Amino acid sequence: MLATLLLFFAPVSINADTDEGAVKRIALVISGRKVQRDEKTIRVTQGESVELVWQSDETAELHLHGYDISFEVSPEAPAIVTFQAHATGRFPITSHGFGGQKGHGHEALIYIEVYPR
Ligand SMILES: [Cu+2]
Repeated sequence: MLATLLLFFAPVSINADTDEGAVKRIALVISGRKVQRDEKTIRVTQGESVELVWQSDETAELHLHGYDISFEVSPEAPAIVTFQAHATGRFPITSHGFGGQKGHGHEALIYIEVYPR
């Protein structure tokens, strides 16, 4: 199924015909350096606006690969990350360091799969 996905990077285009405006909001909780969620893949549809709301018991710098979005989570306040799912494919979110340490975690915390519309 995944092999049928086309991975490509297209410029964000504004299409007047599509019903933009709907936001897919997903709440994620990190504790013990893991995302507390049974399903390790978040599935969205191309063109959707995605809002990830992160709570974490520890400070960490996270990185959404492919879209190349880096952001910080911390116990102080929820971190909100918003992006338009323009590129299809499977994209890992990895840690670039927990607790202020720098370093690239090799294990994905979670994946985002963007399906063609
Ligand atoms: Cu990374």
